[in-house]
Amino acid sequence: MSYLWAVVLIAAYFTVPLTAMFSRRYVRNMDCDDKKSEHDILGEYYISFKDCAEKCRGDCGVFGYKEGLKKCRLHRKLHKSSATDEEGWKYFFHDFLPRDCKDLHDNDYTYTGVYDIYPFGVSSIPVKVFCDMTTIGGGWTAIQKRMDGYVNFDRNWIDYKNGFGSSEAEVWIGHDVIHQLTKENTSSLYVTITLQNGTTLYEMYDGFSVSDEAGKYQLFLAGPATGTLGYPYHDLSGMYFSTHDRDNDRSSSNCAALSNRRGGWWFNACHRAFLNGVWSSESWHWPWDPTVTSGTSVKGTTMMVRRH
Ligand SMILES: [Ca+2]
Repeated sequence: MSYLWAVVLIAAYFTVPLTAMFSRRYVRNMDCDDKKSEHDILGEYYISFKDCAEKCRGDCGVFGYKEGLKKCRLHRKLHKSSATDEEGWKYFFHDFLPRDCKDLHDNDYTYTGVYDIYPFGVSSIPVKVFCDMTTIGGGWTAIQKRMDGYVNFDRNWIDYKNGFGSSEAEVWIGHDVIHQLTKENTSSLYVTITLQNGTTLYEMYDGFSVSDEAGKYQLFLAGPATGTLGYPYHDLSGMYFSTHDRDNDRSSSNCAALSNRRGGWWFNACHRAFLNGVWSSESWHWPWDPTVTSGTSVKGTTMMVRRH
């Protein structure tokens, strides 16, 4: 891992480190690091970070803090576009609980990386997700991401339900979160497969949702679909999720347990698209028919969702 990436990952990890320490919640906007705003200032103080955060009440929607000088600035709101450069400042939004990456993007967060979101509401624990803030307008929440095969995707039902891996690297964020993010039936799905030669193919569907556990996490896909993967999605839409310990597919066997599948998926009988196969393996057949026929040519995959 290069030094730059280490810095990016460490910075991303600390996106929301402070939520548990205070009676109120704050989210740092890393786009504003080393900048300061001169607008809508409610007050300026030399106090501890904790006191600064506690002072940001009422009209105060944002505060800046310069650690070295213990300098605290309270603002009514942030005018990011008119901020000027000054090293050492960090800016925090108060009481902002994003449901998903779209909420973050709509509130001026343009850094692509890992954030905490609160899909289950205020009193719930946050979920760490990777947000793509650049692709087709940004605001995409990654529900699946693979890049090196480090994480094993041949998992049981409970693992797929709760999620596994890490949003900093390879991840399945879990069906209960995916259901929560898509249950209003107003989400798009963006799928990518990056090939070993560096080409990234994609397909975007205007309608995507996953049902709850009682509904066996049934997948719904709707068009129109656009992209370069070119998959006939009726093979996937309507399928229930299956794992090696839970057979919900249309085959007489259990697709998820067959030697040339070995991963959880919305299997039909069995599949024409399957992104959770054994990494770099000859036995990972048909990641995306007809465009990508073997898992050995796959260098990375993502599945991302965004509310309309
Ligand atoms: Ca079966």
